[in-house]
Amino acid sequence: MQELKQFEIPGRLSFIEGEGGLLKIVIDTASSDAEIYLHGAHITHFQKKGEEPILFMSAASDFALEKPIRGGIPIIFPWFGPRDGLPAHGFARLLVWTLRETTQMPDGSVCLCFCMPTTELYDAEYRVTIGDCLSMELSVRSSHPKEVELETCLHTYFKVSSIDEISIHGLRNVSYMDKINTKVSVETAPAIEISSEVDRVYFDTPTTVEIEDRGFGRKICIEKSMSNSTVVWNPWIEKSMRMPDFCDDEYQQMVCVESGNVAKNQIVLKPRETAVMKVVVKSEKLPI
Ligand code: TA6
Repeated sequence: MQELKQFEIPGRLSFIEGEGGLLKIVIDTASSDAEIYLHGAHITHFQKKGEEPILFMSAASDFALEKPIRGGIPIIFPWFGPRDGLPAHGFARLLVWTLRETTQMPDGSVCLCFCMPTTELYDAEYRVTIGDCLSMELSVRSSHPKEVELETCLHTYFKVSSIDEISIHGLRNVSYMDKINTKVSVETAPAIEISSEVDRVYFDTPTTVEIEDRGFGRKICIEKSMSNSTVVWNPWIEKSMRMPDFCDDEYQQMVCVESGNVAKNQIVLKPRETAVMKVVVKSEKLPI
């Protein structure tokens, strides 16, 4: 813990023992507060002062080095989805990342820089800024001797008032892979409403997606750059009951709107080439 003291910012950033004995960074700025575990450089909490939390965390989440945390913002890299004999969604979220730098910015926001432990073939850096909005920048680099295909995704769990009080805007007329019936379709709804299990990868979606939450009287805006895929997921009833690290009724209080480059939007890196993806999460009150 001692070597981390250098990164403390009095009154703004401190370290505590979190769930499961894992090290947690607590950030408290004038406009918001946040929590980040070194395990997976996993943001587990972000809340603007006077508002409902932006991120959902499962009350049943594991907090163990060999398990992913359920909720918040899992970093998915270098692959998305299952892979025989390997951890689903890659290994980045299962590694203990190193905190390299913390900075209080002139506007009062706090910036943190994390590095993933270097593996034989990959490096990754993750810059997080906690302020009036939450911004994340994931840089990944290949040490493969040849060109390599990789997937990245910030698998964000958003907290919602109730799943039947939200509409997701920004994906109309976009083609998507429906992972439940494995069909490719085009989104025809002006806004996506969720009333059953949804697991869709929307392709070629570089633009902002918004979650309108009538119950909380807010909309969450998910702006991004260098991210061409958007994944929308809600496990609904049966799948929730099959997930040991997720309570049966928690599907009602969350939706995943994930920003990344997956499947046909995967990235191709040459040796020592870097790809950067940025996501900025903002919230605004809905007009009354
Ligand atoms: O992003 C949606 C998804 O791929 C779903 O299929 C579901 O598996 C979800 O991710 C959670 O995956 P995890 O490995 O975190 O349980």
